Amino acid sequence: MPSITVKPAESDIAAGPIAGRTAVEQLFELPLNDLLYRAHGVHRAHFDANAVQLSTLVSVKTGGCPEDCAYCPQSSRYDAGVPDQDVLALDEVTRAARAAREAGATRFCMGAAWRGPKERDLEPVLAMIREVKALGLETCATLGLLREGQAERLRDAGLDYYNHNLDTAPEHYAQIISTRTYDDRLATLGRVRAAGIRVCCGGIIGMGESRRQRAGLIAALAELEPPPESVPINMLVRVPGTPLAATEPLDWSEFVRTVAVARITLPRSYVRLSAGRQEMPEPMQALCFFAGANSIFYGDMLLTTGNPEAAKDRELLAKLGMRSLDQDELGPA
Ligand code: SAM
Ligand code: DTB
Ligand code: SF4
Repeated sequence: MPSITVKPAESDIAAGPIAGRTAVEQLFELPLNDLLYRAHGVHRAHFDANAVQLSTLVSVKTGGCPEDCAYCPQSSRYDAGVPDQDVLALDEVTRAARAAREAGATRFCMGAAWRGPKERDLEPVLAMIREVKALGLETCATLGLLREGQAERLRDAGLDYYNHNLDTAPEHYAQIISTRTYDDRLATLGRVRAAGIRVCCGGIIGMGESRRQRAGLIAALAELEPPPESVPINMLVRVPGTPLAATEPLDWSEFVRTVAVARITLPRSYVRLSAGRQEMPEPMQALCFFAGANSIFYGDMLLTTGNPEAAKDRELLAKLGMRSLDQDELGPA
């Protein structure tokens, strides 16, 4: 084990944010208990450690995507058995949003399998955003790369968050996606920021990357200026038919470490325990909450793959003495 002196959580907080990739790499090397202790201290300094934000996802346009993201069952280049589906009707989306609100979600996230929205694609999504907003939910969309002017139109329709992930470390990226660059992603994130929409940006863990590359992803997220308000940490869902289907599963401890490092490095952001929860035993999820995760996807489905049933999640939160955050407790991180 490396001989790193562990400071009490309080002096960590006083020491301010972790800067630079080397510092992030060093956090990964800490003994797990030391890392968890630090992360939990940072978490408590900025958030209610027993509260979690609930977002419900719906796929408003599924499958048939021209991009080649190696993890994704919705790419038309792979045969993952996901049937292509046209844009959902407005009333279907409204119905799903109302059900999500009734089940206790505070944010409703609409995902589309596009490289990015064409002009004719945007209008139906703007209508969905208006309807979901009118229900009193926070709105989020993940539609791919945005062109000049599109972020402003999304904002004017009432979009609170835009999700666009960096996905992995810059130097690992080319092994995962060839049809869009890291810089394309940064440009979209810049457009979202400039329009005054809050940023939801994270990545996927367990895609065969090294620990250094996991640190590289977290450092890249922390270098966004300002940092994203919401940071989804997805565990790769290994979908048969995708190029990453046979990837060696990542040990649970490494995933928990990544959540803890994200919490320390992005102290004021909501860190979302995202895809992959269906395969995570409850004690592992509990450790992720201790490490600083304070947001989850809530509802039986992610986009095309499963998520724990809502009732099961309510049971888990009750077991842990945790509660879901109300709408009026949210607001900018
Ligand atoms: N098509 C848009 C885009 O890629 O920007 C939006 C939807 S896309 C499905 C949103 C994110 O879901 C991806 O950036 C990726 O991080 C995550 N994702 C997709 N497939 C996944 C998988 N099998 N396991 C974990 N995360 C996944
Ligand atoms: C994010 O980071 N994770 C969500 C959301 N943003 C859109 C998507 C996870 C997708 C998992 C695979 C699927 O269900 O298709
Ligand atoms: Fe398309 Fe998004 Fe899937 Fe990539 S992640 S293949 S852009 S739906």
